[in-house]
Amino acid sequence: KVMKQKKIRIIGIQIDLGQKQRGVNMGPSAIRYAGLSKKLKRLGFELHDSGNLFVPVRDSLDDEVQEHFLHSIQQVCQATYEAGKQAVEEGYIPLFLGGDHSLAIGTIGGVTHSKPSGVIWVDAHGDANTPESSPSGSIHGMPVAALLGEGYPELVNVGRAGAKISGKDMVMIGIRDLDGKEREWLRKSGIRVYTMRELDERGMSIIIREALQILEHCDRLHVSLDMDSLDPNVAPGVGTPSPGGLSYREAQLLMEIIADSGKLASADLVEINPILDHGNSTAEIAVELIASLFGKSIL
Ligand code: B3U
Ligand code: MN
Ligand code: MN
Repeated sequence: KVMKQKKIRIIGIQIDLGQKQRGVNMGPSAIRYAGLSKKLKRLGFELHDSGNLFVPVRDSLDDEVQEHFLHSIQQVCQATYEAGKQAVEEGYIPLFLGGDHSLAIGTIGGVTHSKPSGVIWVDAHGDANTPESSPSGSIHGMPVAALLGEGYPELVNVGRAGAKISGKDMVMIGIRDLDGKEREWLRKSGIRVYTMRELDERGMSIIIREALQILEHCDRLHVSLDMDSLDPNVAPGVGTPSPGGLSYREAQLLMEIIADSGKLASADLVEINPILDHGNSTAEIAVELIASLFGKSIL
């Protein structure tokens, strides 16, 4: 199967307000410097880089520290929602460059505005905390709960009121770090969660094919790729490294099999932290993975 759409719009979102570690706001630059546009053009895509959305500088928001930057994150997610919605309406595949994972509240909300989409959430973490369950208070640990209608109303209601997707429209891959109440919530959420244990026991090929089967009812797929899903030995430049992650080969295979489905309609690439990286290696690996996701094959 080949992808129907041949136009990609890159949308940068330099947000670092969803977590405490500094540096993920530099992700969009690192990914661009790693040669993203050139790689995608070589695959035959028409490419439109729309630049970066406005994100307030963290150091200018001292009065929002107490509330974990909720107000500014809401505003950035709202702008992200509009940009995602517009890109889909204009026939583009939006590719969102983060930034921390809080931005997915806007991306997934926006791309599902007029057309439903299944979501493949690739992450070490569940990102399914609510303000009550979160040990850190960091909003990048909450987007999945918000997208399913739980947590801060300011985030649940970004773009349009209420939940944006239901549990049966989402699968998670690479999970190995959950908080207590988050784990309970995820078990009841209807999301199919593929942990690292299950991945080790059954293998990536089988798991992603099963996940695509679960999302068979969705004509369009959104991939939300948190680079901390990879093992920190492979991808050191991430804000919240978690040992025991995906190998480079597993991540490549995952992207290749999703590409084969021909249903990729939008994607996020998030949580790259150039300050913690070795050179720009994590962004370079990310660009290789995105190329595979958009159909690059070895032979
Ligand atoms: N679950 C923890 C840690 C975390 C979530 N997402 C990331 N880290 N990247 C939390 O803060 O909610
Ligand atoms: Mn995440
Ligand atoms: Mn993560």
